[in-house]
Amino acid sequence: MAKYDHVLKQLDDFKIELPSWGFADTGTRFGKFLQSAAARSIEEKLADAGQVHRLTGACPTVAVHTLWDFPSGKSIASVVKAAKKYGVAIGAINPNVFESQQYKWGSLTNRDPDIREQAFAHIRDSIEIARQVGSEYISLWFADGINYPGQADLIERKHLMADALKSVHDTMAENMTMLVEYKPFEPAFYATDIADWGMAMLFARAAGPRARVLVDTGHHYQTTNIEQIVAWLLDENMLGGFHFNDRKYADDDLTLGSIDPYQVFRIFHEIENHRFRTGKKPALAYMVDQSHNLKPKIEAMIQTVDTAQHLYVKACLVDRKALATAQAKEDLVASENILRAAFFTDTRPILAEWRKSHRLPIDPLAAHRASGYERRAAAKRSKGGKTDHSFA
Ligand code: PSV
Ligand code: MN
Repeated sequence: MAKYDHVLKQLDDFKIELPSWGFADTGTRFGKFLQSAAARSIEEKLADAGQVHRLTGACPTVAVHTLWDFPSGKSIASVVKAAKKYGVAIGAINPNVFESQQYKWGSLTNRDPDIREQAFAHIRDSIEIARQVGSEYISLWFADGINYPGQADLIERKHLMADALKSVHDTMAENMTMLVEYKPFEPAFYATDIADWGMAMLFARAAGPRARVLVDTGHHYQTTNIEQIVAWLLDENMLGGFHFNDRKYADDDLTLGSIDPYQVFRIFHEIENHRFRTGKKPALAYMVDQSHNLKPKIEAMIQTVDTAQHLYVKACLVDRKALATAQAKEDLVASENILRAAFFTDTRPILAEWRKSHRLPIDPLAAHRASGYERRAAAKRSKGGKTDHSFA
């Protein structure tokens, strides 16, 4: 395996953050199918994330949503303790200013200064949670936007968002990074205030040096060339991280690579290409953002992490020197085939080698199924009430 030593080393550094909300009961706006093993509290979500990390060795941190995981009165120290108990740490803190009734007309871009202040206060509280749990990331997504032409002044909203994001940036501790996520539609159906990567980048640039763009793979129109966005953001030193998921239609929250694994490979290829060009590894927060409606949640997460590792390894296998040579000769077929050769390589032996060297199960999904974890969780969690996350 000496041939693959560099890839094994890169795998050591390839970590993916799990979302706490991905372990809870979720659904679509048409309803929810409850699972008896779904996590009902932040402690149970951390336990489930711990199970994924124990079996994959790739998910040491868990992203949390302030409103869902830190309801008022929740002891922050107890969450940190639970995370430790399950072998994980708290990762990105996601403020939630899109669910409560006062945000009907927006949060940071609401025309009412009192509502804007309430949203800002919640984000400040989230930054304080980040400080107390030792998280470096505050991850911002806003549902702010309008549903009809003429409903509001787009430029006024732009200015409100820019001013607010600058204040958020300046509130963060020096060691923190602020991630600005974009999404073209839903729940706003005419104009979302941060609709695409260009808007997110302008806002992040204006906010300050510790702001970056977050690319959620589900937040694009069909046919958008996501990997080109990734390449540009990297070149601009403005890419901060990812929310991984896949989709067929819109923001479908399907498991990564279930629909288009080649696209995920192309994204990783651009990241590796950037490293090849610059000799530098960008600081990227790889995160999963999937709420599993039908699949068992832990299984879906293990499947996602396994898929991400395989596709990342495939991108690491691209022969970049040969690619540069083929490109210089305008040899399109050879160039494309270099990517295809990497993509179609059977990476199972490489992953098996990596897992063996880390004393991890070679097949984490099979190990999870054999562990009886799901059955035990279901038995325990079907007793007592269920928590209802109406949005997640
Ligand atoms: C919005 O669709 C989003 O992608 C944001 O990242 C939220 O935090 C998350 O989904 C909630 O599930
Ligand atoms: Mn997201």
